[in-house]
Amino acid sequence: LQQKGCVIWITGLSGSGKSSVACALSRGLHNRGKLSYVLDGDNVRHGLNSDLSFTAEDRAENIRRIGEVAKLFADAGVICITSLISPYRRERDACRAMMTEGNFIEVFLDVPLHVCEARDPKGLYKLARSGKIRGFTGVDDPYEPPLDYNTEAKERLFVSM
Ligand code: GGZ
Repeated sequence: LQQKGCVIWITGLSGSGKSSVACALSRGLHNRGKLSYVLDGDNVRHGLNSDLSFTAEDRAENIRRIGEVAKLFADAGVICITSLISPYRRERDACRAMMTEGNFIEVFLDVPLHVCEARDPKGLYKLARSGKIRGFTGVDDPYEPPLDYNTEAKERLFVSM
C-alpha cells in the first residue's frame, strides 16, 4: 500500500452535512485508488461508544475515543475521515496534538444554525425546541467553531461538492 495515512476531521452542527461530505469524500478517494474509512459519530455511538450520553463529559470522551481510533487507522496507512459534531475546541485540539504535524486536517462545515434547523433531517431540532430533547447542540448546548480556519479551503470544499 503506497499511501500515507492521515485524519480528516469534519466538525459542525447536527444537519450541517458532515456524514454526506464524509461519504462523498470517501467515494472520491476510492475512485482515485485511495483507501479511506469513515468514523461517523452517530454510528460509533451504536457500538464502541454505546455507553456514552450527550453530557459534556461523555461528548469529550466520544471525541477522545474516536481520535484514538482515527490515529490507529492513520498509523495503518488509511485516510480516516471522522464525522462527529465534536463541539469542543479543546478536545479537537487534543486529537490534533496526538498526530504528526500536518496529518490532521480539520474541516469545519460552517453552516448557520437556521439552515441546519430548516433541514432538520431527523426532526431532532423540533424535539429540542419543544423541550423533548435537552442539551441539543446549537439549541441549549454549546458549539465552539475552530478559530482561524482557512476560508479559502472552505470555499474549495464547497465548490468541489
Ligand atoms: C446533539 C444529538 C443529541 C444532542 C442525539 N445533541 O444529526 P444526527 O443526530 O444524526 O447526529 C447527531 C448525533 C451527534 O452525535 P455525535 O457523536 O456526533 O456528537 S458529539 O460529537 O457531540 O459527541 C444527532 C444525534 O446524535 N443527537 N442527541 N443532545 N446531537
